Amino acid sequence: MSKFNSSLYFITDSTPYSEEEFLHRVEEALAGGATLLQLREKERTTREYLQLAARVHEIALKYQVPLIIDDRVDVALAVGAEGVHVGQSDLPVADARRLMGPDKIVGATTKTVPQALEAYEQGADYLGVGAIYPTTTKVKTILTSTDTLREICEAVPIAVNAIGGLNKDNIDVLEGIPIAGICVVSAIMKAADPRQAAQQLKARAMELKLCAKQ
Ligand code: TZP
Ligand code: MG
Repeated sequence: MSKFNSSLYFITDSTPYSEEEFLHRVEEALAGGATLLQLREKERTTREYLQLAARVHEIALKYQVPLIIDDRVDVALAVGAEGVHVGQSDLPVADARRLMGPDKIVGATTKTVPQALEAYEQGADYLGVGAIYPTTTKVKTILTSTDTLREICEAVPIAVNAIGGLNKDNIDVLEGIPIAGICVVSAIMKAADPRQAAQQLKARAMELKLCAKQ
């Protein structure tokens, strides 16, 4: 039994919203069925990140959805979040794992099979792989082919999530690839109705069985 379910992994971007609007959208996403939540803040001070994380964590606890903090092990530990996500320029997975302890969730961004194997060997619980499609979310990334995504899924025994430009109308490209789920920012964050967007994404992902590796 895995310690989390990444079938619909919602990653936040608070930049265009007031704090109240942002928190409302996060709550709506969870009410709509997001199974895992990542707070991803690039512009805030440490103190601001921590304060926002505490408010988001309250919501996540209410819906019993694990909260993952992007980039920052210190913020994750300080707020008592369920996990942390590190990229190739952040703390190495081995350090994140040592600092977080064996029971917390540690995720990593990987774009190649060697990176995936390294992250797995260092103790990652899941991998984010992409961008599958071009994205409008602020991120330094390159496109990853679905062939590479499949190779990564076959190379490691842990959960692999696809990310990047995914929405309910284009995730069919992932059908048959043994991913654990999808990660989305804009498809929920920028939706007119985030709850409905989450519901529709989840329904489509389930229809396509995009959670083979749960
Ligand atoms: N890593 C690769 S693509 C991406 C990240 C964080 C952003 C995905 O955002 P969106 O809006 O779902 O394309
Ligand atoms: Mg990062």
